[in-house]
Amino acid sequence: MKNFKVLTLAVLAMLSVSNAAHAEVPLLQTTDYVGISFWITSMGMLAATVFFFLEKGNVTTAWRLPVTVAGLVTGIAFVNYMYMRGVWVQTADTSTIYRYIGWLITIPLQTVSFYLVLSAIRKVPITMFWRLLVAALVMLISGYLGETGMLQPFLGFMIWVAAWIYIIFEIFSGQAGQIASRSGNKSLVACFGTMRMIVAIGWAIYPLGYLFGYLTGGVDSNALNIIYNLADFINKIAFGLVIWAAAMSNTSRR
Ligand SMILES: *C/C=C(C)/C=C/C=C(C)/C=C/C1=C(C)CCCC1(C)C
Repeated sequence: MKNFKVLTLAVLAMLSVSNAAHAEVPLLQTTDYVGISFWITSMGMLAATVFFFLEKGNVTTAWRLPVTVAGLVTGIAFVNYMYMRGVWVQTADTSTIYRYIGWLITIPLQTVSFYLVLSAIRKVPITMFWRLLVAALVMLISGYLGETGMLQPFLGFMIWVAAWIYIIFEIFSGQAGQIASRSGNKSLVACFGTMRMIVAIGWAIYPLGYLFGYLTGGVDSNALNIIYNLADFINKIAFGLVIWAAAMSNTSRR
């Protein structure tokens, strides 16, 4: 069963690699560091996805869902990175809009992960799930509308930031934060603490890069892409790893 799963994942990965290789005529240049950073991030996302899906079978039942969701996040990012790398190699540019398309699924999944890890150790009101989900969607939709010019960009930005601050409030001092700190579960407290630092600090890298480009008149697409790729690496892979680590320490050793 396990071998079968590994095989399926390997075949999927190979398929997507060979598809991409056919679709594009230009090759990745060995001195194209932005392109290389897209490629490294793609491989990291794939490795993390395989890892989370395999490890899902090794953690106690209650923790399977958050570990699976961590794998979904890196899996979606993997697919999106394969695509963005292709666009970059062909055009030496890639719009943040492509990133939004992946974020549209990954950010809500990561946001509700706070509810999922808490639910792994105790019963949590479902209203928390909905609050987190709605806040993530408000953030993304306003950001997308601002980015594409359908909404006044500054307004889109402000709504994004407001929804993000709301999420930060919820996981630090709101109901989610309180349940975590009172859980008496050390590894959950540690995992929750790192997850929320990623949301508060790791996520701030994106608007800072954006603002910096905006203020200096025109974003340097090379620098911005490398920064975003690195940020995604930490914000998605490390985020999943701390969930996995908490899951493992809540799983009794056989
Ligand atoms: C896995 C991907 C993650 C965690 C992406 C997070 C992205 C952001 C926090 C983006 C934030 C932005 C704003 C706050 C203002 C508008 C510009 C954005 C989209 C870069």
